[in-house]
Amino acid sequence: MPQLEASLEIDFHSAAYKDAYSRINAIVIEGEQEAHENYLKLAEMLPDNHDQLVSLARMENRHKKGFEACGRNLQVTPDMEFARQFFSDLHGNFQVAAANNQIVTCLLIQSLIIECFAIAAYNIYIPVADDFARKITEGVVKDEYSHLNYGEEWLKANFETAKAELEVANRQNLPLVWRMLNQVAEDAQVLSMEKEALVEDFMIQYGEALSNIGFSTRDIMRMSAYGLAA
Ligand code: Y39
Ligand code: FE
Ligand code: FE
Ligand code: FE
Repeated sequence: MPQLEASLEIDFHSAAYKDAYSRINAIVIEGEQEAHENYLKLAEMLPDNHDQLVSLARMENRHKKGFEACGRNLQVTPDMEFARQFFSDLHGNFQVAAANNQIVTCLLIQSLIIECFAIAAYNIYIPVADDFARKITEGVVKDEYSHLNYGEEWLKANFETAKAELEVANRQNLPLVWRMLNQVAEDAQVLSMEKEALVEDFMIQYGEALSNIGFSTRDIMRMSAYGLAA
């Protein structure tokens, strides 16, 4: 059923909806918290862009507060332990890259992969969200495009030196996104968010980002295929 029609008959207060929301809401809150920390780390790693990155970090903190309010509004307690597990591999890869001062890998993980995941999820959620959460999410998704744009611009400006590291980082991290999408698909469905729509939106955003940075269509096809094997 098309998503816009589905939204007319969603019971936001059913036990099933609230149960699924306790995990999806937690994922989003944890994701925003980690994004906040990741941009603060990047601000240390890129002193020339320090203030801009701290401002992105502050936006992520505001997003987190907004989504916490969405959970409270539905009287849902987010399952934060589940969410920390959900992000642990991607989070671990970011930590290792940061410890090795691999700026390109850190930007690929946070500003390309995680931002594209956020943009896809928020775009698909908006038409099926409750009124309160829809308004919050509409504001947030605009910011996420600007975060993605930051990563694209930096990587585009450094494309020749970044290319090889981007390929390795893509190969290591894109399969994690598919695993995460599969892990959340059932709960997303309860919220009327279709897995196919999430995958499609993610691939469009991510492919466009790789293209903007300077990859050829051929490169993008090859790089995108790594996820599908997972
Ligand atoms: O940059 C950001 O704000 C990203 C941290 C937020 C990621 C949110 C991850 C959303 C995945 C939700 C999956 C629901 C189907
Ligand atoms: Fe942490
Ligand atoms: Fe955010
Ligand atoms: Fe973001």
